[in-house]
Amino acid sequence: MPRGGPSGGDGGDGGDIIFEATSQENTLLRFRFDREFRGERGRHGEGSNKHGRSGEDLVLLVPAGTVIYDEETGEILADLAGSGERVVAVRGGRGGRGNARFAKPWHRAPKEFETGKLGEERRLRLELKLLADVGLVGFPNAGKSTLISRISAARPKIADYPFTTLAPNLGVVSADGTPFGRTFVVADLPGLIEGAHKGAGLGIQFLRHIERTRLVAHLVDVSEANPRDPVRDYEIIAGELKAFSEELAAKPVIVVATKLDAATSPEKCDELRAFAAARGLEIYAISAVSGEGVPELVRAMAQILDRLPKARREAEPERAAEPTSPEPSSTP
Ligand SMILES: Nc1nc2c(ncn2[C@@H]2O[C@H](COP(=O)(O)OP(=O)(O)OP(=O)(O)O)[C@@H](O)[C@H]2O)c(=O)[nH]1
Ligand SMILES: [Mg+2]
Repeated sequence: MPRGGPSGGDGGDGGDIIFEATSQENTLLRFRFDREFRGERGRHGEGSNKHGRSGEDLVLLVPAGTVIYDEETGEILADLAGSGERVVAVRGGRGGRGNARFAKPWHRAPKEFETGKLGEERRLRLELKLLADVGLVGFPNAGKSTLISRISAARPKIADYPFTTLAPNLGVVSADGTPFGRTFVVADLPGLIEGAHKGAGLGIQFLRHIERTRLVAHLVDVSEANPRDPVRDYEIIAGELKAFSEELAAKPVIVVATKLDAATSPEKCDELRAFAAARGLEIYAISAVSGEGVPELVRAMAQILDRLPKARREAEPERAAEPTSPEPSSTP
């Protein structure tokens, strides 16, 4: 504005895109349909020193347990484990500076201005880690799917060939057998075999789902139908878990001897019991077909879960408060 002095206001900032974990959401389904999101754009600055309004941030709600990856680099941007955790995933642009900023006593009618910065654009991948309390692991055919179908309303495919289960199934289990009491969630996982951590069989891609379970139930077939040695079975799978991650290997575990009804001699089961006792592991023997031992197993799972810390779904406030270590000063 000649004579009146410079009065071009700054442009507004563009809105950021923020992901926030919430217990209100259970799936990532909405992101299957809606795939492109934009933060609100900032408004232009105007004359009379009017600054443009900044765009609103866009907050996308995701279930607790969502991991956000940068699709291009594969890098983990955020691991939103607990409700309330948030991350600014994509930054909005920065508003430019109007000419009013460039006024100096000796330069009263500046025509200069500074253009804003473009906002970021990113391709992200969202992955939801299952938040089951108990993960069922074991060789193919150990009876994992049969057990979950016995103790919950889950109805996975069951068959006498290996790798019947191709993706994890979740089932809600009632701790005391009534629909009124406490419940917990069990995950039935695809079978594992020796070398799984190097990609054999279905590999161990599914094990990342049980990294957050609180308890691992390791099923071992002690019937004559299993040509292998139960103790070896246990050690092989335990070795695969360890090769996948130390964290997984360190999880509380109970041993479940399965198919008791089809075990004509008690030897295999007894060997497994002795092995578990020597290692200080709790062991339960069941038949998912006849139901023998199943209520005891469910009760034991519930009791162990009671003693263990709660799932990370219920946020960990101390994580947010974690102090960042001070940067060592580099200036002398
Ligand atoms: N007799 C007997 N057979 C069982 C029992 N539990 C499971 N089976 C049988 O064992 C076979 C395998 O059972 P699944 O439950 O599909 O085994 P899984 O561990 O889920 O197998 P994958 O999904 O391949 O890893 C099926 O033919 C079942 O009927 C049991 O308690 N007793
Ligand atoms: Mg199965």
